[in-house]
Amino acid sequence: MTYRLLEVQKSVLSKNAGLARDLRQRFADSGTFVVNLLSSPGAGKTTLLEETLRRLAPTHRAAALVGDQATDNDSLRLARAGVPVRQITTGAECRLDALMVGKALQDWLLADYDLLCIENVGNLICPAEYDLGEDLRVTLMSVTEGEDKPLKYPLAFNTAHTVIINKVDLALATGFDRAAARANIERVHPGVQVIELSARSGQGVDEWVQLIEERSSAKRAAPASV
Ligand SMILES: Nc1nc2c(ncn2[C@@H]2O[C@H](COP(=O)(O)OP(=O)(O)OP(=O)(O)O)[C@@H](O)[C@H]2O)c(=O)[nH]1
Ligand SMILES: [Mg+2]
Repeated sequence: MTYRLLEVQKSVLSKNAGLARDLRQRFADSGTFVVNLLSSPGAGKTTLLEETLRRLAPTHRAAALVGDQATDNDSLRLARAGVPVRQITTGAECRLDALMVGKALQDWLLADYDLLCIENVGNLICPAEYDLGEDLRVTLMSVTEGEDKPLKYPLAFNTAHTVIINKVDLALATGFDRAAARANIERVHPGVQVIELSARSGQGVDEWVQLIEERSSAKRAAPASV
């Protein structure tokens, strides 16, 4: 029985890998830089994307996809930045997959966008297994969740290109042990880039926005190959 489940899981993931490859090619052809943001529920994905889009929308052709199990609350929040936003309601599923993203983008002309931000479903386990064809996978943890999250959910941190520690404005109040958190991140993903910020106060957000600006303009300048 366990063997059968593993086989099914393997085939689901290999189908996803194929679809993600197709998406990556589409994003390369259109020069669209794609960010996939992962975190546990409430760590601050939408707040950070609101601030990111608010800062980048005037100079970038940006859009967003939002995965949520039940509501469109987050897509309404992001739409306030004045960029096109599409909601993906995942129902029973605890993550986005490449098929969902492909369907959501079906009638979008990707060449119209330099930047696509994808907010994944709030969950540190399932989303980590699904490639969405993104250029930048970002795993966000916040100072209110405890320093051990990288050790408990290693795949989410191990597969991230960048790790964000959010809500640093609350670090003192929560007794956050910054050194321990950074050591735990380093243990599961040696050398990974870590950005500490507060999506609410804006502290540290410059470094994050600069990273997206640099990476997206490098992609636009690069020839379209995967
Ligand atoms: N103090 C503080 N609060 C924050 C910060 N970032 C987010 N919050 C608050 O944390 C709560 C959850 O933030 P969201 O941005 O909705 O979190 P999320 O990760 O999108 O949540 P889900 O979509 O439900 O997974 C809200 O009350 C935010 O205002 C921050 O940097 N500092
Ligand atoms: Mg959200």
